Amino acid sequence: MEQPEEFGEGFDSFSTDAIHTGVDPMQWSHRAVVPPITLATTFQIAEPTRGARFYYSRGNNPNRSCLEECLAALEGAKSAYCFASGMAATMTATHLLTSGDNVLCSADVYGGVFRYFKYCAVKMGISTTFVDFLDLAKLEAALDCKPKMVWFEVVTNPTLKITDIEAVVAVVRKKVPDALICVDNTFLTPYLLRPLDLGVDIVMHSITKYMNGHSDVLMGSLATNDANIAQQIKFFQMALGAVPSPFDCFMVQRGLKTLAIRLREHCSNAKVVAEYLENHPLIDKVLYPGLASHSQYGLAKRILRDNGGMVSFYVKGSGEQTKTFLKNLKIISLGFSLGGYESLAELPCTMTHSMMTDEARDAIGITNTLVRLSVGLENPTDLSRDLDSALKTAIL
Ligand code: P1T
Repeated sequence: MEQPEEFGEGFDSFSTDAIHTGVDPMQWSHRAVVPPITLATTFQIAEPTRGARFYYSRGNNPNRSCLEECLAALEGAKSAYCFASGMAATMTATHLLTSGDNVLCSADVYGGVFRYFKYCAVKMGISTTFVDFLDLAKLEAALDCKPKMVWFEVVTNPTLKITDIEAVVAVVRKKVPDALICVDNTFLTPYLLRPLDLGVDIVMHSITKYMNGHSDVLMGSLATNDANIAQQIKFFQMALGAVPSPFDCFMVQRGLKTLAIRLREHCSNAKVVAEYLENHPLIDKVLYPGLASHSQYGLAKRILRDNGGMVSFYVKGSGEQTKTFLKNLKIISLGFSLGGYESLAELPCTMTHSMMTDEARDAIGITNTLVRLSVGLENPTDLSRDLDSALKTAIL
């Protein structure tokens, strides 16, 4: 939606778009305010061609189409495409490359993305170099491999470092102008940052997380402003077939309606919990971009609307005590994933990042006492009490 200038800076139509884009009741004969779930895998067509908007559900279906329109609006993109998971979106984006091409990937990424590039894409003849994207000199040197694709997270999983997206885009564009710059925006969502506005080519999401927000759908997305890239993504979406079901699209569209309001609460709760942990005697160090102690506090303040709902921290104890702490949490569940209304804690070294090599984990600060917390929408004082009690049980 256009942003009227007379309302000044800071005005935006994010929630209006999240609630209304893609779901115009006029598109349904019964004018349903909520999109009906269309389970049909095939559609009656007027001509024996592939020209119809809906002809076979892998190519397109009404629920996916509504959702893709809404996602594009939120991301500030001309087009968006949905996939069966975040990894399916990553795999499909990688099909834009050809055997023999290189990917330059940030060393600080979700373990599953590391695994995909290191062990799967390589089987298609696509090799990946991992480098520290916070060190711009190292990044510039690594660009000598002339990557066809550059991949990074703005707020990294799980160490919550901030990649200076504008600086990275400038370095890459200068040295390898035709490299596809892809950002995994899962930890932030377009409510906190819109990478396409800062010059990247593709934004990827694990929709499974905040975008859906209810821990009941697995989905991914790719969004772009480039018509040529969009056409290729659409081709591979249909040709590879890693697409989500109409029901899952319906669920995500429903989840998006409260994205802004949920994110505001996630951010505010995370700040309370981060500040509590920072003053806790059994915690060594807290990683949260909204704390003045974060090494990139200034950068976070400059580029993010708010600091997100993820808090990581090092327990002052042994690896075994850290495991005992996690098992003693009562309100917070020990589990994979993030971004749902319920708080989740995990141990990256043996869970989400266990597939990384020891050296790769060491290099980015994933130790056996690093805990990642997805702060949910519960009362943050209850969460702090839960953390305190589990820490005391495990360590004292
Ligand atoms: O799980 P899936 O929807 O396939 O998304 C993969 C993915 C991609 N990018 C990031 C930044 C992610 O965090 C994930 C999934 N992450 C977890 C399951 C996790 O617990 O971190």
